[in-house]
Amino acid sequence: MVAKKGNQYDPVKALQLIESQFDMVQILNEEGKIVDKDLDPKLPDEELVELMTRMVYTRILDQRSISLNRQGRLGFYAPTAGQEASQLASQYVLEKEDFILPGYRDVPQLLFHGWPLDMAFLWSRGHYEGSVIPDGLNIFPPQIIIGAQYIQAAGVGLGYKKKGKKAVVITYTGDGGTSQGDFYEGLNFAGAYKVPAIFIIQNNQYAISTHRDVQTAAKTLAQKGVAAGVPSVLVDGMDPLAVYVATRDARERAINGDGPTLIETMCYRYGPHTMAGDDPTRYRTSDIDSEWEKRDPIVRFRTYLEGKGIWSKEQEEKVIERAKEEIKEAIKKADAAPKQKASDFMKIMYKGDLPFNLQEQLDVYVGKESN
Ligand SMILES: Cc1ncc(C[n+]2csc(CCOP(=O)(O)OP(=O)(O)O)c2C)c(N)n1
Repeated sequence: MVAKKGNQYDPVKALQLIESQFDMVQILNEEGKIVDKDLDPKLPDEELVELMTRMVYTRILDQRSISLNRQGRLGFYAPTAGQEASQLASQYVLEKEDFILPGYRDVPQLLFHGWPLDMAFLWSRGHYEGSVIPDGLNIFPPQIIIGAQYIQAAGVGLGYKKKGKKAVVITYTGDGGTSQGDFYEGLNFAGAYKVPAIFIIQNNQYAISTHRDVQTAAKTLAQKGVAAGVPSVLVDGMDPLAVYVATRDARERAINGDGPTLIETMCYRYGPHTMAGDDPTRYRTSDIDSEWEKRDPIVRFRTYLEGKGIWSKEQEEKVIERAKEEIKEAIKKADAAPKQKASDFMKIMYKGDLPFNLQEQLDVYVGKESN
């Protein structure tokens, strides 16, 4: 169908037609009520409880990580509160053989895929042992370069396809990440080669202080998949059921050989961009924060599960206590890691002999360190 105004082709109308296809999917609303019975995944009670447990655990981990960072006991940290549904309901769909290519805010998905918490803490401290991924664990360390993981995901996905692996690759970027060249290149390649990949855009509204509305003229970020011929959907990223269903369906399509999917999850980060000095009060008001807090993923899921009689205050307390205990243990373990030296970086950078100039530098460092 050609979009027309009178007897003239109308590109404005063509765009409006495309944009009208991206209404936000919601299954569980802010009041904890199912608003789309057809889409309800009808997860068994124990799975609903597991998903809630993971979200509560992650909220506590976020609070503790912020404190630990302020005490100087963690290094880099990007807060996650507000994004639990987007992160954990998408990861929940995955199988062990699926591969995660995360951004720096996506530590929770890695933990529930099997990354030990003490290693995540070492990674945060910039300790090289934190980037040594245990054998058989299909993850990359969190990516700092915005959008780069989209390209890597297309490559890993192509590898999976060529090997005939019945598994998928999932990758995450933010709203700001969709303005990067890497975003388009990765998505386009994955579409062209029909790789088994799931591309998630966690639209938490801000790229540091830059609001999503000044980032792009596109009405939705999900529609960016259209140009690459990649099926796309916009979901309420604070609704764990909507995120779960979109990711489950995307995984099924990918496994069946039908290629990648792009999912925009509409959410919010309550905290600062990272703990390195960002002050959100300089670019948003507390009224905006309160508006988003009304949509909180944990609050609405708690209401839903309590209504079903499968979640209680006591249960939640237990999860909180376990989280605190495990975090304490993981920090202790991270503290016990060998103190890293400048010479370690040089030794692990090259396999085999070092180039002569680096060998000279290494000798100097080793000399200094032995004094
Ligand atoms: C290629 C590149 N350019 C710039 C930066 C600096 N930078 C770090 S975070 C960030 C904003 C990212 O925002 P968004 O993609 O929305 O992700 P969010 O942090 O909100 O999850 C920028 C520009 C970077 N890390 N990499």
